[in-house]
Amino acid sequence: MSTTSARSGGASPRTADASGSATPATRGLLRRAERAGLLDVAHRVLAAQRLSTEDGLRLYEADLFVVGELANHVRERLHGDLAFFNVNQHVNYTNVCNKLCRFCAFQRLPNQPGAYVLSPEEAAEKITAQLAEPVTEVHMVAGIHPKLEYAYYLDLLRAVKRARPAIHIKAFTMVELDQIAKKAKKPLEQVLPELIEAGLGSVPGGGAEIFADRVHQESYSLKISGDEWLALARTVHRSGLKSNCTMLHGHIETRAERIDHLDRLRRLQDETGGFQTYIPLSFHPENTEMSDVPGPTALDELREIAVGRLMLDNIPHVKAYWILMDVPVAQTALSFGADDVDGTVVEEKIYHEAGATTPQQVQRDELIRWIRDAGRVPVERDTLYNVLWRGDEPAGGSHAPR
Ligand code: V47
Repeated sequence: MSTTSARSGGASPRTADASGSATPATRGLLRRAERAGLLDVAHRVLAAQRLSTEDGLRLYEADLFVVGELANHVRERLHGDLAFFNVNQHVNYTNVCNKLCRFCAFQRLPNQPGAYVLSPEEAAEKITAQLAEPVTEVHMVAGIHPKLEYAYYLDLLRAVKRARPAIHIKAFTMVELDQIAKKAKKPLEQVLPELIEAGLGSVPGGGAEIFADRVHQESYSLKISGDEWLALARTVHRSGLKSNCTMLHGHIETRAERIDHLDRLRRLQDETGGFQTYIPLSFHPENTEMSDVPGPTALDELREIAVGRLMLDNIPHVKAYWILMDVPVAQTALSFGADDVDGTVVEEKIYHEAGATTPQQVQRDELIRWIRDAGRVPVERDTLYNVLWRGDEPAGGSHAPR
């Protein structure tokens, strides 16, 4: 089943009755929006019209619960009560990195204690170790290790595929793809078909940070710029691959820089349609060079989910990544604009090195329980949002629990 059919499976909120008058629920929403100074924005949201960047900035000033309610309206228009998850595992093939991003606790210099590089066989062993679990995706990202050659990346993909041929490999952020193309000494357009041939299925959303040049200069100056990230994403989408997109919030960026980031994602999406899911990433300061920054609160995280849902009218999904948000916040986010919680993950390093305390080795049944507890219908998807199982279908049907 495709994303489109999955969407039509959910209840769509009614904004008007048979005579064309606003329903009581819509009238209530408009009243609350008026009190919050967002009546014009609410009218645009109900009419499925695009919000301007000025509207976006106002969403940071207004009552969070009204902003959340508007975002929830859009989320239910797109997906009804459905909330997506997958059974996945993360593999970080190296933590060696030469980019020295100030917000990162995961990176190590080559000779620093704790630095590691997995051989393709060692990465494959992590896949083999999960063969008893119904894993459909591996999310494979890492630092930028200057010594890894092009052949390593191809071997890595092939080794993972050999270990579990049916697995979907979502791998290599735009930053890694830039490095891989440099190592291959070929343009990315020529490298992507070779990576796809070796097993690459789609591209995750990391490495985007905040696109503004000021933030790039101050916190991740050795890494590709915002413009470069977007240009690489354009190339990825033109190759036929889908990707996700992210925004790292709660460090040194301003609200205007966040809205600019979302606007640039939206404009690229108008052009390519290649983004599946937007994931706001809340800054975790522990063990980073920015450990004095307090990081976002749970309320900030909910607002970022809602603002993303309202601004990114052309990106189908918004993910509340439970690993970094904490489970109760991710559950709440499913009523603030999010329709996806990511997956079982198994082993997470980037956020746990930076202070995250969420559990690891979470089972599929646990994710399903969390989603039901949040009042949503769990739907297991594959990476490309084909539906594998729906929690509202009788067991034993074509999408029986696996
Ligand atoms: O690229 C690094 C960010 C990203 C910190 O595509 C940090 O489905 C907060 O992109 N605090 C990696 N953020 C994670 C990522 C991701 C996660 C889940 C799903 C998907 C997807 C993508 O995490 C990095 C960087 O932007 N990051 N350090 C930190 N201390």
